[in-house]
Amino acid sequence: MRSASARKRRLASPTRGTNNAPWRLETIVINEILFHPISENTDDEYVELHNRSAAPVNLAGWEFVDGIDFRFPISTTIPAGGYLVVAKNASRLTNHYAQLSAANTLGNYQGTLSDVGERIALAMPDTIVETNEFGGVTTNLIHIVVAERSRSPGVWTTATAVSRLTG
Ligand SMILES: [Ca+2]
Repeated sequence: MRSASARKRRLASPTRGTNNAPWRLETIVINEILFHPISENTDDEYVELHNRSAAPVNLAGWEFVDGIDFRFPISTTIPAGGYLVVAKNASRLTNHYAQLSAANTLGNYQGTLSDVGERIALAMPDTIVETNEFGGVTTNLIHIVVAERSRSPGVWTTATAVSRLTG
């Protein structure tokens, strides 16, 4: 699942032949990461996404390309202004938190969230259509990073990971 496309990212505007524009401001952001639960149980870990826009966003074919492994089912939609939790253990979280249900909690992702620093990246599918030297057209599916959070030891402290859910 780790591929070169894990580093592709959209810019705010096309900049062919000139300096790159800033990263495009995407509507889906990684809102919260609980990578080191107070319980010390990795089954309590999760990543929360937030849809900042005024329209629902369908996440069909989206996937995490760094940090954890998870591909969103085709039916996945985050409502306007809504949140979606991707859990290490979804049934465990929905049992623990009254505000979580199958409607806003998915899982289980593969892997665990590092306690000592890593990059977590969410990517959406896109296609690149190219012509080859023989005049043929090729279409390749790629994934473009739309949201990411990185941290390294001492830079992103555990205090920033205090959970909205655990208060
Ligand atoms: Ca962890």
